[in-house]
Amino acid sequence: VEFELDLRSAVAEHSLEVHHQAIVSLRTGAPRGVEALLRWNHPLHGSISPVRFIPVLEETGLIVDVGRWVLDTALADLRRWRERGLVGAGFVLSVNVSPRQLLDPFFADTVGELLQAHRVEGASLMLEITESSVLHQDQRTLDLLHRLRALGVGLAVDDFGTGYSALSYLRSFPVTRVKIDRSFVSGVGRSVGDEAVLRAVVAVSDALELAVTAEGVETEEQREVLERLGVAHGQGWWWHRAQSAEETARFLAAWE
Ligand code: G
Ligand code: G
Ligand code: MN
Ligand code: NA
Repeated sequence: VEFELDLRSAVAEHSLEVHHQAIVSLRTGAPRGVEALLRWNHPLHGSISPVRFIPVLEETGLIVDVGRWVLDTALADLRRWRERGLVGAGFVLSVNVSPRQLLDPFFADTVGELLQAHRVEGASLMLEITESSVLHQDQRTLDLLHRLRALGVGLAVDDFGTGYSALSYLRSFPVTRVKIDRSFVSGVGRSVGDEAVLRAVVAVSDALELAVTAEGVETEEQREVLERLGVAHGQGWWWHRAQSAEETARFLAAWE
């Protein structure tokens, strides 16, 4: 309960921050976009992982307002990077969306309004949704996803491969990209089984004509194996750790 109160004041006082982690060309390391990641710097407990506080935001419904604020803040960051000539038109901002936000009847309107307010085209935004939030789908979720696609917004299935995947569900959803969960990437060079699963996940994505990003790339060996498997985009500490917008601007400037 105390935690929840702290979180409410964090929201009120804006002590939450949006950081960014680069998403790069797996071959060259050139930035292709960023993923916005929420951070909470607690006055007493220091940096608290979103893994701990996002469930609380979800249970309390605060995630609807916080999610809107994340989108607003991240789009403002993208606009500033563009104005400084740090990123081109093809650079894509990815933002995580929780299942609770997808139930908000105004979600698509909010996305459309924010894109317009920041003068960013829908195609420059990617929303990351978890496998579970598309699995527990209904007609309303499906309609929402189609409305987002009509805005030009891309849809990525996050943590791909970790959920209960009937896989066939991917065909009936208008998703454009999958993000291979880092648990599969970490097995490269260590586990023959993990590599086999990795290969299978890439094959499924190819068959369904979905673009692929590999997450959690930490070593050159992992990068190399993924490149050989035909994965185009990578994300991970090998290239960049999530940083503030200003620090990320310096990372981007080095590539400009
Ligand atoms: O680094 P990392 O600890 O940032 O993130 C942990 C988890 O929190 C990830 O599963 C990520 O998707 C989630 N997360 C981070 N930022 C956000 C956000 O703005 N909204 C939602 N819904 N989830 C987020
Ligand atoms: O669930 P989601 O994919 O949105 O979460 C991204 C999470 O992965 C964040 O917590 C982020 O900090 C973390 N992350 C990003 N790159 C790496 C990496 O190379 N290694 C590890 N272990 N975690 C990473
Ligand atoms: Mn994500
Ligand atoms: Na993920």
